[in-house]
Amino acid sequence: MAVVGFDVGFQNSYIAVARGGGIETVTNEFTDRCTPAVVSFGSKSRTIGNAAKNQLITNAKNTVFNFKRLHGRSFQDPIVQSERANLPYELVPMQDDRVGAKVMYMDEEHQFSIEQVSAMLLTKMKEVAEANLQKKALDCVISIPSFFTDAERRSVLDAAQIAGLNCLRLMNDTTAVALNYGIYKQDLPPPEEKPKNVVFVDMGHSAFQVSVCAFNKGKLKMLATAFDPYLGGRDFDQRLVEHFCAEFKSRYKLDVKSRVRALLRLQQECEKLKKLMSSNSTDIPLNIECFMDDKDVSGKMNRAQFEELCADLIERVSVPLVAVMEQAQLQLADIAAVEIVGGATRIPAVKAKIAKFFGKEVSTTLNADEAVARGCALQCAILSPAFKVREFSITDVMPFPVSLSWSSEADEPKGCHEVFCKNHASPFSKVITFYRKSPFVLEAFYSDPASLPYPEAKIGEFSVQNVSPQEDGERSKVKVKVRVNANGIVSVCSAAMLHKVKAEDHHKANTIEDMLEEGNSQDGVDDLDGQDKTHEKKDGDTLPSVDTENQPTPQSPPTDGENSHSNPESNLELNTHHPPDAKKPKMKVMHVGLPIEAKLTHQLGKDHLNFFTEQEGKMIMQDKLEKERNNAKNALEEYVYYFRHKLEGPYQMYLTSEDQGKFTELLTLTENWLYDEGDDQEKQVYLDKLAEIQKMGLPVQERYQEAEWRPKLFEEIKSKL
Ligand code: ATP
Ligand code: K
Ligand code: MG
Repeated sequence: MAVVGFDVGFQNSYIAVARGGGIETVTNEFTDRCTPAVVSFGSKSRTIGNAAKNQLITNAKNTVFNFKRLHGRSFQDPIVQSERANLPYELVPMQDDRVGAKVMYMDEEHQFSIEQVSAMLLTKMKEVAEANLQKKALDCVISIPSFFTDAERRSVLDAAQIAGLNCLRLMNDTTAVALNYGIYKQDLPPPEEKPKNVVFVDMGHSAFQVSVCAFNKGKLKMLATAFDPYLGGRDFDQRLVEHFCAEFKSRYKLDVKSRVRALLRLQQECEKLKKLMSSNSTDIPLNIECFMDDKDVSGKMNRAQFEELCADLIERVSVPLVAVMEQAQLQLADIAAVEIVGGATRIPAVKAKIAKFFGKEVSTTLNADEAVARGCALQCAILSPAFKVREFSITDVMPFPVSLSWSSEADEPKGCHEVFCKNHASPFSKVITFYRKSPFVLEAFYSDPASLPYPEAKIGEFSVQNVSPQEDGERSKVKVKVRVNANGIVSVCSAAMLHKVKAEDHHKANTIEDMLEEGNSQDGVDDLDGQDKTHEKKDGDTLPSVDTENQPTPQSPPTDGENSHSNPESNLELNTHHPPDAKKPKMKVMHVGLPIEAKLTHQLGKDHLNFFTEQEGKMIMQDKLEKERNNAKNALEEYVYYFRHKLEGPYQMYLTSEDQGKFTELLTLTENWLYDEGDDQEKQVYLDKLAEIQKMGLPVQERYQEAEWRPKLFEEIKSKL
């Protein structure tokens, strides 16, 4: 079984695999470790990665890039709209107000959802992994920014599924980096000692993330994460673009922004300039030939000017740094090291800002480009039964607080409770008890919309079904399990109704814990309950566990927490999930598992998912056919050129002049045909043509070879005599 980690970057993607007892970042067909996150559509096939990047300018309308941040968002989303204004290809609303890219593909107009586009990139990355491992890559771990919301995470998982991947886990970028850092460290303090706190900083092309992580031997625990989802390398590029647009307007009277290609070229040149300025503080020239209206343009800049131009961006670097330290409640002296990764941390002013804040040199122990992918591959190896990896436990944090609200029975007001605070440990489960006579609906939502890089705070609705009153007409006790799973995705994952039963029915009764354990298995990635338990006591907002099974029925039953505004504790029982207590007297309740119907924000329906998966399969097939067709054409071309030269030279004496005339004519005809109608034919046509020429060519080749070998053979025989 292959073990693969994918860092799907906004600009650059990396693939790491486990092989020969180690983790390796692998190269693609261009022997490049970086696969650009670009998908280009042509009239015969798609191109993905490096080759697609080369089409950014020549095939601008049909080349999709900068799409990662469109995951899980609606077309109307202000972020989508602002991205849209800067993209040369067209974004369109798709079913259920999702985002799609409109392109010409196979000479027809196509709309591909963001999940599909993302799946295309993953398909490419999968192929690269498979080419390196020489086996099928199914299981993988995929990185995402720590600030991705539920909808964004689910959207990435859907993309993985469309690409035929089995994503064992989504992993936050900085957590992947932390794993890659910690698992090799031999000098981590033992579990009972004070942990080693390390800050991980990742500034990529689109975003800035910071996390504080506590390491002990064999484990890492994220303490806090902070971010600026809209600060990355591209914002620095954009400053340069704006600068030169203004300069070229006044110097050359050129309106760069009116021309897509010119603007794209300028963007590329500005990025190059930015990178050069990282290693050089003197003036750096910017020259673009035939830029617009046949005019060449030139400019220059140095690092000091650049830093002035980007002063406010550099200022913004410290905001998440302050925030993360505040949230982790640590002093600067508590930080052992600050590790930086991500391409944009190479900007000297960014690096300096981070170093200044922490009052120490930043460390670059890890490969800035590959650390995320390698961390993902490590996580995949840990999860894979095929690999033996040193025990290493990982506890992540929630990027945003999550609350649950519920509908009420009769005339009571709506209830609401924060289930997971910001930086709450993840994965984690909590059990909430309700007293109900009928089905009810729980709504999960992000309770601090202001902190959300996303306009939609709602995560989804979960209706708890089949709830009925007790035999005596009283409300039934309903236990609901709310979970954030290892992918950081929140759900109401199971529910059970407790019915009091007579003693003789006792054999039917199970413990509630058993029930919830079972319910757990519905949740694909819920294998970490043991971990949940260890957090039970530390969890600050957990209310005292109530001995639920043995509570006498209250005289006046609590009303579901609806009237709980003054004192939510009185009727809302929040327990972390804990093992059954052996000393407890046997309970006389029967549990009934309740179905839950989930309606999730921006969730791709099963039908769409299946359709997209099927489409991806067809496109993969089409790409393969097109590749084979091209190979057949190239083989024919090569054979023609090969014989042309040989016929005039060494092969000349191995056929009659009449045959040579015929053969030369056939070659000329074929060559002309290739330039003309033969330019675009089915694979079989090329194969047939090749066979036809070979019929004439092979006997000549054979005669030639025989003549070459004959003297050698003769020599050999002679030497043996
Ligand atoms: P994200 O993490 O936002 O999804 P990503 O993972 O694709 O994006 P990275 O590959 O980490 O991003 O970084 C790419 C960014 O780093 C680009 O903006 C690139 O210009 C910038 N970059 C790379 N090398 C340098 C350098 N030497 N100096 C300055 N910037 C650099
Ligand atoms: K990257
Ligand atoms: Mg990145």
